[in-house]
Amino acid sequence: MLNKLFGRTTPATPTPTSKIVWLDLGDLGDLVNPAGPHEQWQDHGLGLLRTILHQNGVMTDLLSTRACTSWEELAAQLPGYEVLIMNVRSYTFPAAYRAAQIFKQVNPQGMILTGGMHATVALDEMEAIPEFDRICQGPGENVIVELVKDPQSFPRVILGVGAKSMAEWPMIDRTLWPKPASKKLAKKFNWPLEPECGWGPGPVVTLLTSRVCPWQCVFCNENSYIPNMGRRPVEAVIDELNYLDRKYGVGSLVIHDSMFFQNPSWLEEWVEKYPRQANRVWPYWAAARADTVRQWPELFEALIKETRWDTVSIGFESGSDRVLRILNKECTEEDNYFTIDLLTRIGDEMERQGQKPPVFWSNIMLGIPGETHEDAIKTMRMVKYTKRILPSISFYAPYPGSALGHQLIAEGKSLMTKENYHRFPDDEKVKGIDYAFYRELLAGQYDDEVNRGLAQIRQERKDYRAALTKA
Ligand code: B12
Ligand code: SF4
Repeated sequence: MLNKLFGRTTPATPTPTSKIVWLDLGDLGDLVNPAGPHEQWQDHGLGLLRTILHQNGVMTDLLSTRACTSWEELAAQLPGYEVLIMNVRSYTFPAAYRAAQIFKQVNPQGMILTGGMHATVALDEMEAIPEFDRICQGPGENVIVELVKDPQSFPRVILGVGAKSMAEWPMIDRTLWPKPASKKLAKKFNWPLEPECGWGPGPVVTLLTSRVCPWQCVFCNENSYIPNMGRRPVEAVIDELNYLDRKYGVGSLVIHDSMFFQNPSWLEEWVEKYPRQANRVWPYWAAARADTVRQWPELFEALIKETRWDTVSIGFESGSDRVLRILNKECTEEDNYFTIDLLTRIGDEMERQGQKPPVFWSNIMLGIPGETHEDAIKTMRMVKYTKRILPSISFYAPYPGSALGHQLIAEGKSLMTKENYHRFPDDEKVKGIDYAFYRELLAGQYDDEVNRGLAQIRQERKDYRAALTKA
């Protein structure tokens, strides 16, 4: 009945083909009738580890909380499985916790193997869930096969073993990813590639070329908990894209690297080879920092123009030096404005030549502890100043793993709980923050102040080419 209602493409209780099942995690219904495009993106940890397992003869079934519209629907698919595997990130911890309880009710003798970011950054929370029989911290590529084959020979908490370089990773078998679970979604999903989200045409290929960002922003600093590893060779990236294009047809790319614009020698090779060796120069989304753009402006410009880096994701975060220092962002207001001006100039030139101008996907945080109203107004001014922008604004969230997150959790100021790791941009996440002010700011109630300063900035920065030569 339920399946009929939702026009579902998968039976509620698929026949198990293995005793081992990997459970893909996310909000219920995200692969049925998703709230937005990003919820539909696939999990590379799952894809990589299932590929490794299958290449080593350890076959697994796949279920997804995202393909279910109720927990009962998940429960109905679990009987008969002996092992359940999950990749747990902080934002999927609530779903993992709930699914584990259900799995054990259905299969009391079953074994649950967990790994993922949350195991690395919040081991205490993972250990407190008795249903989690094994918890692997860190990377899993060189431990997953042995662990799944013989979980009993491992202690409850395991230190994972990763590859030294992404060159050692096999190409993900994308057919091991979950399918869209309704007819409506299936029509535009492009499985096993992914749907478009407004950044570039579908089918979309999401990919990783690098794994760790070396900076230490206090709200993130992933290099304190993800071991460093070599970048994927340029040619391997292009070969995979050409293969996917031949097989499924590629429309555009989303390069999920935390920091794509690092490691100039790799980027120079990308500028050199991607336009020549790829079947087509597919436009892409990828991330940069304002200080490195200022450090390597020619390289940035070459990437935009020659490799179709059409959507530049950039963590501007704030338009105030005070807050940028609180965040240990190591970028200044001036770096931010330099980068905005540079992309504006490049975009204007490309537009004059009849080409599509590049746009910023601009990550902005508000509600940062220590931020004043004036700081936040400066940030909104910077957003308004940016000519071509897709703003991605969220209230600061104290994630475990990050230095500031740990501090606020220890001080009892975090409002994120294991039942709800708030991760919606406008959730209230920290005690003592004046969220009412921020809502008013976003609703435009302080626009007079924002605009007043804007005129001044426009005045000061009308000759942005001068800023360029200062780099
Ligand atoms: C791609 C990505 C996304 C994508 C896609 C997510 C998806 N469906 O996979 C998008 C853009 C949607 C996204 C969104 C968000 N993300 Co994100 N994202 C990433 C990113 C850049 C790469 C993830 C990845 O694919 N890694 C590569 C794979 C191979 O690694 P992995 O999944 O961790 O798996 C490895 C290990 O964990 C381990 N492992 C995993 N499972 C298992 C299981 C077993 C049994 C074993 C043994 C081992 C094991 O082995 C794997 C191979 O080494 C990471 C940063 C990073 N460098 O990893 C952030 C990251 C995971 N995201 C993060 C955050 C905070 C978010 C957001 C909440 C941001 C926001 N405020 O909006 C949102 C929430 C999204 C949501 N649905 O609610 C944080 C998570 C922090 C945390 N403590 O968990 C990270 C770490 C970034 C950061 N530094 O802050 N994200
Ligand atoms: S916020 Fe961006 S630049 Fe800072 S550490 Fe994280 S990925 Fe790197």
